[in-house]
Parts: sequence; C-alpha cells; structure tokens
Amino acid sequence: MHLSSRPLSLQELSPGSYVVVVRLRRPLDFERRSSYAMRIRATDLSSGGEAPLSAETTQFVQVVDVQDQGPAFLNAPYSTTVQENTPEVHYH
Ligand SMILES: [Ca+2]
Repeated sequence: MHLSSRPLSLQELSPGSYVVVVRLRRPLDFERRSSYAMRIRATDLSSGGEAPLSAETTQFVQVVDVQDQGPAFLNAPYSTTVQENTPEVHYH
C-alpha cells in the first residue's frame, strides 16, 4: 500500500473498496476554522465507451478545540460599587 505525498490520495482496501487519505498542509486551528466540508466524487473509469458512472457525497469535518490559549479577561476592565461600612465578606 503506497502513501502518496499529495494532499489527496486513495488507498485500496480490497477490490472496489477505497479509503480517501487527506493530508494536512499545516496543523488545524480551531480558533481560525472549526469545520470543513469536502465534496467527494467517485467515478467508474471501467465503463468502456459509455458515459462514466459516478456518485458524490459530502464529508463534514468538525475540528475539536484543544486548550492552547492562555487565560484572558474578557471585556476588562471591570467596575463595581461597594457601600462603605460593608461587613467583611469572603468570596471563594
Ligand atoms: Ca484552541
């Protein structure tokens, strides 16, 4: 079984059964793009002189987020008001 260095290649599992191999040019980044949709068409080249038979499908890919960003305070700075003489309160 030969693995091509091209972005898309086929591996034949058994006669008539194939796996599409997609190679990434760079690592996926959930923060830049979280999903992909690929249209895949299979065409039968052995139909002789007649119009080749084909089928199409769509492969959706969801990128799973990994925590690779540092913590951030959103919408900072914050403000609040506290009345003077407020009893001591502990927040956890
Ligand atoms: Ca992330």
